[in-house]
Amino acid sequence: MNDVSAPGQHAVNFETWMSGQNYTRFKTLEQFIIERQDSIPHSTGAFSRLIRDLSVAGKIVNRDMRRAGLVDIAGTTGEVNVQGEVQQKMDMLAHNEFVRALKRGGECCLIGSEEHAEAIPISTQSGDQDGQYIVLLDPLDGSSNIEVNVSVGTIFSIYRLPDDYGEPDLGAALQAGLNQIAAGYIVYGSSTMFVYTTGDGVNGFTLEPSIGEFLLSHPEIRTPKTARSYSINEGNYNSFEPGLREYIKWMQALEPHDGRPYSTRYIGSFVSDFHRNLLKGGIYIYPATEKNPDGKLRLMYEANPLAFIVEQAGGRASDGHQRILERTPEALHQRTPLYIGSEEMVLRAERFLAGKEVAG
Ligand code: P6P
Repeated sequence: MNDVSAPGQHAVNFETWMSGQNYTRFKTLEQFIIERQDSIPHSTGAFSRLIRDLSVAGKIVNRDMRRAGLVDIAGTTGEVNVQGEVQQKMDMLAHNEFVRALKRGGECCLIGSEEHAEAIPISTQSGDQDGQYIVLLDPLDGSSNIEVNVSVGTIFSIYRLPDDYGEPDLGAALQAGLNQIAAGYIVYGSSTMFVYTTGDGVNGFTLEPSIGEFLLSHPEIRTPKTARSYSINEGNYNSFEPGLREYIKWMQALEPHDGRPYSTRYIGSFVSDFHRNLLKGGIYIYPATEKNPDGKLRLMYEANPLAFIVEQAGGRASDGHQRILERTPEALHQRTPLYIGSEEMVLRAERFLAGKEVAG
């Protein structure tokens, strides 16, 4: 019998301690989905099953991830993906896991993935495509961090197949972010969390490994309107446009009366930086640079889904000038400059970029 005790506390046996945790006070993701489904008129349960399918794949990726140092899944495949980036073994493992789960679930008719050049039509075993949902995803963003044990994440965006569309193809997927019916991410960090929105607020679920369930740990997440930290790779400073350099100078000014200089917090893993800023406030910026003149983040399966989430939590996301969710997509893997996080911080960045504010 394992005994657990805090220093100076009387040791209690593990079961007694666990029963005292009374996990039943937490709602599982499945219970939460079913409750929400009941509030949607004429819902068939298909969307609920789709979210469940994504969460199951996330649990499997989480399990594999935690062994990356032990099983030959860390490091690269030796291939280069459609982005021209070195492909990590875990990238393909995660991609295959999510594709398998969505195929098996039968609710998805088309997948767009960072790890696959073309959109992937999904037909059920019977050969027909009766799934009504399109899923765009970055199976494992920041995966090069895995071998150094830095947290990474999965990002997903869900659209409905337009009515009377016919054979699902890329055209069906290239919808503006405003059309998303759901978006979310899984962050594989010190704990594993499933965070998503369907346009009715943002809710976060923490994986309890001992029971294999995502439990509602962060209901109705709201992001602070401002904060004193910013996330950007300042190594690219010399290729930033002048307004952005001015904004950074403003944040670095010695002005203790309003909390400046701000702190930089940059993990190099978008989902992790985004998640911290969502909970604590802050701004993440990946602008146009010499190496990435259109920005580095992808519009369809990174910027759009997290823009949906941040707006639902009271934040803002733009390309520095235009609201991300209003951008008209042209290609599955197109990139965009991205300013995302606390509303007042993104608005100020936009004013600096437009020359309407200067560092003084
Ligand atoms: P850089 C990971 O490759 C990623 O797409 C994001 O997760 C991360 O924020 C960014 O790139 C890091 O890019 O150029 O600063 O190394």
